[in-house]
Amino acid sequence: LCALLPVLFLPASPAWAQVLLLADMYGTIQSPNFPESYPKDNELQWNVTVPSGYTIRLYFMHFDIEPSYLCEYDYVKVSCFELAAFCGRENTDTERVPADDVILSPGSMLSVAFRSDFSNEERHSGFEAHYSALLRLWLSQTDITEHHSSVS
Ligand SMILES: [Ca+2]
Repeated sequence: LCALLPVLFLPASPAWAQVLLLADMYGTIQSPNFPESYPKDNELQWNVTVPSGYTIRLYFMHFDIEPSYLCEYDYVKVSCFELAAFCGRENTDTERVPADDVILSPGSMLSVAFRSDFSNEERHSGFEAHYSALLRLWLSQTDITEHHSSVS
């Protein structure tokens, strides 16, 4: 899915949202306070940029975001999933979690956005994701197709 979509950063975040720029070849992205419960009323966005010719491989080691219908309250969004937000602890009919999906950026940029609304009814530990830059030449079409089917 990701590989077919154009490179997009997420729509402009609200002015109060904190945007973190990551330019290392690999790194970790965590919800605030991880692994303690994340705060309410929080908006954070990570914009990852790697050198051109590289693609970004992102996967989640841990995921626990308060579930809500269609993830409208708390969510994690990855820029290449234009329509999908992740939330909850497991996939349901209306919500999805990244689980073991490996997300590959279509280009050399990728955004991850986290939002929590004004309340958390239970403690949720948030998420931890790792990313690394992969030289695009190393990816065979098979890799892309496999990753592809794993995320669609
Ligand atoms: Ca919440």
